[in-house]
Formats: sequence, C-alpha cells, structure tokens
Amino acid sequence: MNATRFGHVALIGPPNAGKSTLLNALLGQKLAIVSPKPQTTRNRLAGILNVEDAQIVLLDTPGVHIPRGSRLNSRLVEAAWHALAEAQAIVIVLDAIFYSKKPDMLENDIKLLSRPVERSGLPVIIALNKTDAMPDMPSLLPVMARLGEAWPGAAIVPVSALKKKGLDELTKVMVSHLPEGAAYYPEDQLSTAPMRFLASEIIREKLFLQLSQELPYNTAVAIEHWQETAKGARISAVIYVSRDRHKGMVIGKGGAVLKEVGTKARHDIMELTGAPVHLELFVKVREDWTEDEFFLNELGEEHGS
Ligand SMILES: Nc1nc2c(ncn2[C@@H]2O[C@H](COP(=O)(O)OP(=O)(O)OP(=O)(O)O)[C@@H](O)[C@H]2O)c(=O)[nH]1
Ligand SMILES: [Mg+2]
Repeated sequence: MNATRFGHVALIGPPNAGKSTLLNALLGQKLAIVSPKPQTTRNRLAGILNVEDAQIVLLDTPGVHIPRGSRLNSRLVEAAWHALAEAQAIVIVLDAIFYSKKPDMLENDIKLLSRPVERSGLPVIIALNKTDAMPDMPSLLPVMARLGEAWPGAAIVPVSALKKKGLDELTKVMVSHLPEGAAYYPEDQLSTAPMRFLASEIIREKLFLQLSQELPYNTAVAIEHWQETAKGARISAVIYVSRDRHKGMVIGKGGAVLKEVGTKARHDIMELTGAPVHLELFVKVREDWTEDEFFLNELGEEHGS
C-alpha cells in the first residue's frame, strides 16, 4: 500500500439520508447498520477505506436534527457534530428524492447544517444521494443550484449508495481534500470499533427491522458475555427496553419476535467474525433509559469513544 494521503472524512446529514448505506457502499462491505427508519445510527463509527493513493477514515454519524424529547436524542446530534472535530473534510449526505418532493425541507436542512459546518472550517463535499429513485436528472437541477448557493465552491456529487453509482467520483474528491501522509491503519483493518460493539449493532439492526413504530427507539443492546471457545464464540446480550409493557412486544407471542431477531443477528455476526456463534438474548426493563445519563455513558463506552 502506497498511500500518500491520509485523513478523516465525516459523513454528516439529516436522518435517513443514506449515510450508513454510503459508508458500506464505499467500503464495499457491510459495517454500519441500515434501516428504513430515521435515527438508526447512534454512535460515530469509523470505517477504513484504502484506495490506490490514500487511506480515508470515513466517519458515519447519527442524523442531525433539532433534538426534541429524550436525552438520547440530544446525544445523537452531539455525537454527529463531534465527528467534525476529528475530520479533515465533510461529506454532507442528502436525500435527493426527499427534496424534490419537499423543497421546504431543503431550506430547513441547509439552515441546520450551515452554522456547524462553517464553524468547523472544513472543506465541504455534497453527496446528493438516492439519485436512482429520481424520475429524471433535470429535476435535480434546482436542488443542486440551491446547494451551490448555500455552499459555494463545494463539489456536488450525485450518487446512489444503493446502486453504487458516483462513488469513484466521490472518492476522488475526498482524496483531493486530504493532507499528505502515510496510511495509519493496516490494510486489512476495516474499522476501529470493537467486535463487541459491531455485534451489538447487528442485534439493534434486527430490532429496528423487526419492531414497529416507536419501539426500536426505546431499545438498546449491550453485550454481557463474549467467550471464545474451540467451537466459536458464545455471546450473551441484553436488550434493554424502557417500559415494562415493551418487554412482551420484543419477546413476541411464544417468543417468536425474539427468536427471529436472534436467528438473523447470529447469521450476520457469524459472517462478521467468520466463525460459529452461539447467541443468547435476554430482555430487561430499564425504566426510561433514554433519559439516563449514566446508562447512556455506559453505552458510549461499549463503543470505546
Ligand atoms: N433508493 C435508495 N435508497 C437508499 C439509498 N441509500 C440509502 N437508501 C435507503 O434509505 C434508508 C436509510 O438508509 P440509512 O443508510 O440507514 O440512512 P442514514 O442516513 O444512515 O440514517 P440514520 O442513521 O437514521 O441517520 C434505507 O432504507 C436505505 O436502504 C440510495 O442510494 N437509494
Ligand atoms: Mg445511519
């Protein structure tokens, strides 16, 4: 590997814009969890991308919004802005199809992003995502024109994280903003996140996909034990819910929901570790954990950040 440039690039944007999908697409491998629900990502997650002439540490972040309600919500937005302090460039990820339907929201999001982005002093790249779902490219033009006004000089790259379009162009622009320097991480390292964190995220993804309405937002996952044996990993994890009545919903009739979550999570964890996995899931009530500073700190520590 002959990287001559090295640096961190933060993927920032509103919830559901496709930041995590874009991270995975750029890495060519699934690292971050993805769901159709907004506010899936809760921590900053670093993915290491090696290209011919550079090593880029891509920072996936929670979606930025005006936090209402829980402390958890404020923490999500804080974690996203904090990533800017680590980065040498910003990729603002935006959902093109959303703005073509709701032009007012473009103004809202520009307003929300512009001050923190400007304060960071970092070069800006705009990834206009989900172009595969646009009926035609000309309808992108007014959105692009407005973004060009809001961030003069920023490269605007139409992409589709889902269909892996525009990624080479985006990578090229990111590399052009990185300082000179040698690769910091070994070429085979995909992330700085511990395996325990990635496994807990996989379980959380299955909960996001399996549970409806507000329920996923009231669940958290912590790995309790992880024992490596000759037959693979024995993992036990706790799913925390914030209300007693949620417990039964996560378990499901005859344990059906929990079983489905466990089976799917086990499959993905096996893929990640490349070894057999025995996974046990428990559901515990921790009243109002989304407001509990101590618990939120503990969840952050699991990630090591
Ligand atoms: N059609 C289309 N859908 C996409 C694309 N990228 C992401 N999506 C979908 O958009 C939804 C949200 O994707 P995520 O990657 O979880 O979005 P995010 O920005 O990380 O969301 P948060 O973590 O909640 O802030 C999922 O249903 C994705 O499949 C794309 O390029 N095209
Ligand atoms: Mg995400």
